[in-house]
Amino acid sequence: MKHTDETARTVKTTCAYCGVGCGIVATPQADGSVAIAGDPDHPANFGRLCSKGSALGETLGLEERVLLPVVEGRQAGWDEALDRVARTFTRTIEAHGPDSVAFYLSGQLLTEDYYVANKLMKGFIGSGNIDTNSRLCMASSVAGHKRAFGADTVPGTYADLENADLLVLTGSNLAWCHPVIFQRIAAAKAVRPHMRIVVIDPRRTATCELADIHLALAPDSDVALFCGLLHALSESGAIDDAYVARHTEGFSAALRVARTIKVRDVAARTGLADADIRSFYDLFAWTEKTVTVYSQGVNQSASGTDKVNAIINCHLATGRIGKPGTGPFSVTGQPNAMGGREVGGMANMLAAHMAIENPAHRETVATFWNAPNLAERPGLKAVELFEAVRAGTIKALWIGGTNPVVSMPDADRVAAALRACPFVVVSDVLRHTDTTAFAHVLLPAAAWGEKNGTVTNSERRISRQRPFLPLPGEARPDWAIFADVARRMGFSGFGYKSAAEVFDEHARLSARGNEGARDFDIGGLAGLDEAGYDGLEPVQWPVREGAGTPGTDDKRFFADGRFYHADGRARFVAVEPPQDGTCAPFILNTGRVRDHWHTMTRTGLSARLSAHIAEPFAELHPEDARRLAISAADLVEVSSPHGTAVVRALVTDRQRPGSVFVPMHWTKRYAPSARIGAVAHPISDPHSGQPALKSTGATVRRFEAAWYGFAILKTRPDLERIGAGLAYVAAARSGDGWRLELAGTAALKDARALALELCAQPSAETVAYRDARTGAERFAAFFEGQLLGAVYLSPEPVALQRNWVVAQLALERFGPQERVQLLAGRGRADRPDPGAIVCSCFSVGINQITALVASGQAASVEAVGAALNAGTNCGSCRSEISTIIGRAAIKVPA
Ligand SMILES: Nc1nc2c(c(=O)[nH]1)N[C@H]1C(S)=C(S)[C@@H](COP(=O)(O)OP(=O)(O)OC[C@H]3O[C@@H](n4cnc5c(=O)[nH]c(N)nc54)[C@H](O)[C@@H]3O)O[C@H]1N2
Ligand SMILES: Nc1nc2c(c(=O)[nH]1)N[C@H]1C(S)=C(S)[C@@H](COP(=O)(O)OP(=O)(O)OC[C@H]3O[C@@H](n4cnc5c(=O)[nH]c(N)nc54)[C@H](O)[C@@H]3O)O[C@H]1N2
Ligand code: SF4
Ligand SMILES: [Mo]
Repeated sequence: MKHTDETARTVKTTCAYCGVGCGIVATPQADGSVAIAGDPDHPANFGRLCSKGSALGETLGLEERVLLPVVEGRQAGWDEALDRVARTFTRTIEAHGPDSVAFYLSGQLLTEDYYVANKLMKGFIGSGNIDTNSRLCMASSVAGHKRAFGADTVPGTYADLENADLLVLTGSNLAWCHPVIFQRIAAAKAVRPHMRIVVIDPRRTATCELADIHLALAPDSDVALFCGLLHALSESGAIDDAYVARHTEGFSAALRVARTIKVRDVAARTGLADADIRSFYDLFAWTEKTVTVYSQGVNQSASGTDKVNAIINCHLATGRIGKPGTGPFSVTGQPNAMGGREVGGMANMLAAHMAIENPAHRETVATFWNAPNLAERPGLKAVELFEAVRAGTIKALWIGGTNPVVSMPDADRVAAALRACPFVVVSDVLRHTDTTAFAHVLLPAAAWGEKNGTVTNSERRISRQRPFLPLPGEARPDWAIFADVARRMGFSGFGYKSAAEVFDEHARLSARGNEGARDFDIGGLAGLDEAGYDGLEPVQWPVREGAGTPGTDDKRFFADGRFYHADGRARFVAVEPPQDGTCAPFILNTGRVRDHWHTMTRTGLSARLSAHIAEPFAELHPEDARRLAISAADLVEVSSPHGTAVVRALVTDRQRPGSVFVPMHWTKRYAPSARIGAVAHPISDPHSGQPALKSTGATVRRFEAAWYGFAILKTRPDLERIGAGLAYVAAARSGDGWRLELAGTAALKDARALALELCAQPSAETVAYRDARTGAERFAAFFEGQLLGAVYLSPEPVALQRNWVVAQLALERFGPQERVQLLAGRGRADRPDPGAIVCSCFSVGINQITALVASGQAASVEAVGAALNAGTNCGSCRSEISTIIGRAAIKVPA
């Protein structure tokens, strides 16, 4: 099939979410919906999609979009908005110099968007003050790659993960965060059962379902573990001396430091048993084909760059890099984290993998851009950048494609900085986010499905994002917005007519003065006309000019043992384990859940995705919970010197004692008390500037609520209004309305008034029930016979068949019997509660799977799939189903 098929109106594009970069086939339907399927021809996914990718069609509605520019809170035309931006930036620069302005962008912008913004800031405004959320994400990997290889190169390919005999997954919850890679690995392991998988993560995550060994190490003890590994490799004679001698520098210094670390020191620091450490070290020593995959458990750390180099050291020492089935592999998070690095979107980069500190590189770029004013030094990194905004040295800030009031550490301080900033521009696709609330000018950007350009995935594969929907309202592509402002600021070189023209310039720059000196080279893609660009097939870089047909084979770097340091050799880095950090009672770890993406601006729109985990939580070990008198459904308060969050307790032995995990996703829009970024400290890695978002010293205590509540509502509740008086409220979309969890600290004076306020209909007819013994009160509200909502309030956490209650939103008519049942909060015995949703594709709940397994009718993931369909579409829930089978099977009498 071609990338567009006019008759079926089918368009081939790339997923909006993670760095796996799956190909998607999108087909707009007659009823206005869009059918989404995996692209069978795309080499990232070969037709597979995960739960988030499959649900993209549910996130394309226009209700929450911003469709016209907004200036000071009122709708405006583009001319007014862009003039205002251009004028204010120009005046600020005239008065205070180029470093008084900044851009804060995102790995979710397309390469073309990113390229134009970077050119404007670094080439024409003349400041390095352009940083991005990649600082929170990939900066330590970039810094580690540069130290080791002399360039920011990810050497391997996805096929290497499938072909490895040992796969080490460290700081990476692949099952939830890169589900299609995880599925590819699971399939490879099924075919080659001798393949071994080691998961290194303080938590027992869904990824551990595939693990032969899980090392639940103490937070931030990775450097000790991998230094110990280097030592063990040398003891066991597993070092490839010839490779080390021919292709590297610095081995003896690195080994000298590693030698000071014995297995018992590793055990003391990591909290792991000697035997487990030895098993891992032996496996690594004797398995030639080894790949080490890592992501945020490695990068988001005060020792993140050292963690990266401790890992790479072990691969260089064994010569396991540049060969099939080997290598260190940093998986990228965002759809275009790699593209952002290619255009040099971060404050300490230039463009096309050139270095801002390198005069020859500056000369190349300045000449190519005809740039009068090229920045001569790096700008401020994210944490410093917002600090400069707060201090008033940065006076005009443009935020695009990111939601820093949620996703930055010390996030309340970021909010304060934006409040104090004289001029804040935000380009976003939504009207209301925690960040757009601070915008003096809000610019409506084109969204996924409307925009046109390229993204690069974790294995350096460039794929097209193609539009299949018209631009709504006055939304415009981000590159066009930046180019228009540049022109209005009086700069030349921004007359692009299409994304293809931008891409062509980017491709030409990558080849300029390169001749193999730089890894990033896509000169072979220069000169594409509109049709050629439109038809561009997924292709891995490098694509050097004249190097033959692009994209026909898997490309691996360093096969010849040549690296990008001037002498062509890779560097060992003599890393030392960090000093023990905090003395706080808990280490706060933050990260992701399977079915939400970042600040929920898209996944929060999908009822299916919101059903998997419907409220924010803190994962606590049972011993800690007992000590703090916290029981399962309680609320807990997680605090640091920076801020406080209130979330639900999730007591589980998957967690280590002394650690608490809270997801990063919930915002003011969905659960105002649960913005965990406000609790996270802004401490950063000294080399990369990446914040240590996985290890904030914190305290945890039971949150004393006077009452708890659960509600189902037909219409979206106004959390800004209702939430103000409540200690806790979390809202999630359901198929036919909304579900809400609530709690308050002050005794409820008028429960009925609250119920009516939630239903937003003061003249509703209510039926009520009060349990005098427990003090529980329940209300159902109707208007003209239609259900508006039901509200359940109680001095204790509300126990109900929640999913059954939520399903009642779909009922058309409520007779007396249905009303009674609704108030009782449970269905008839023949309609059991499915329980929390595990399979979002077919809405299959945990109770259904448990009952099936307990009845002896299914004992495998396949059998559960055959009986209930669960796990048979996208497969993202297969590891959870397997865990449920394990747990349920224990209860089955022998
Ligand atoms: N569902 C979903 N998928 C996503 C995203 C999403 O928002 N939702 N976001 C995408 C993005 S941008 C990114 S960057 C990736 C992130 O993908 P991952 O890095 O896989 O995700 P995280 O949950 O942030 O963290 C991974 C793991 O690191 C562990 N960890 C914490 N501290 C340590 C430590 O000291 N050492 C080790 N070894 N491990 C530790 C955590 O317990 C966690 O399980 O996911 C991408 N995919
Ligand atoms: N506590 C904690 N915090 C973290 C992390 C963590 O693990 N823990 N992880 C960090 C990491 S790795 C990352 S990547 C960040 C992600 O954090 P963010 O980048 O803040 O998260 P998103 O929700 O993806 O924000 C994207 C924004 O861009 C908008 N948008 C979507 N499409 C477009 C478009 O085409 N153009 C424009 N202009 N806007 C668009 C969306 O509406 C949304 O407001 O979070 C970081 N923060
Ligand atoms: S794994 Fe899922 S979220 Fe990631 S690109 Fe593929 S479909 Fe999208
Ligand atoms: Mo990320």
